[in-house]
Amino acid sequence: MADLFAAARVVEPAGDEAIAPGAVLLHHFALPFAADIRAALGDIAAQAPFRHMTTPWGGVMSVAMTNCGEVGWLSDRAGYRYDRSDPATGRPWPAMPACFSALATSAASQACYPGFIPDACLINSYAPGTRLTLHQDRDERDYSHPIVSVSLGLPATFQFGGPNRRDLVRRFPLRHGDVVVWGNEARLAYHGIAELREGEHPFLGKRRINLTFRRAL
Ligand code: MD3
Ligand code: FE
Repeated sequence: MADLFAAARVVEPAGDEAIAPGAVLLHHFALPFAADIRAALGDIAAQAPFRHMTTPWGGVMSVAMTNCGEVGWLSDRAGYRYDRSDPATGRPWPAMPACFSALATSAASQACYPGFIPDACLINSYAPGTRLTLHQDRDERDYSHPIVSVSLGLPATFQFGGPNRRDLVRRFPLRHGDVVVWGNEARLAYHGIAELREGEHPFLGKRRINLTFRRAL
């Protein structure tokens, strides 16, 4: 039995991995939270449906998005911003479920960012063929707070560059249950998600969902 676990570890790395200065990948960290998160996601999507937002340049994003928490991230012809209410319903975003904030705070603390309390969670849904082009996250007030991202469902190839668009981009696989904490030197790095490959995952079907926890205000 011990040999089987040893062999599995070669295929599926476990434990914590520093992927860049300031960025820590916590393999499988979200798995104990997954069932609670799945249930909460259904409630959130029922109150604040996934939608394809418009970019400031008039394009439509291929990633479908919704939010929970005190504020939600928005994109439209007026630009990018955080807002307390969902423009699709006029209502406040659904509250952040306790299992979401507990996961974000404990992952940040494991990655040496103690006391992280998110006020926003952007929920990204990727169907096969969807991608997120290289960008920086700079709509938050204080870049000294880390960002915690949680990958669920189909695997994705994460693209991670540096603080300048021309910096070398490295690729990392992100799998179901992986959590990455991005802070300090990694906080303003360019990043993106390569086109999602076809597939099916028992947790979510033909989708990948990413939760991105931020302190926006
Ligand atoms: C590195 N989401 O919502 S999560 C985003 O998988 C976003 O949905 C991707 O980029 C996704 O803005 C990537 C990983 C991530 C999130 C924020 C970062 C990496 C980051 C902020 C700074 C550096
Ligand atoms: Fe981002």
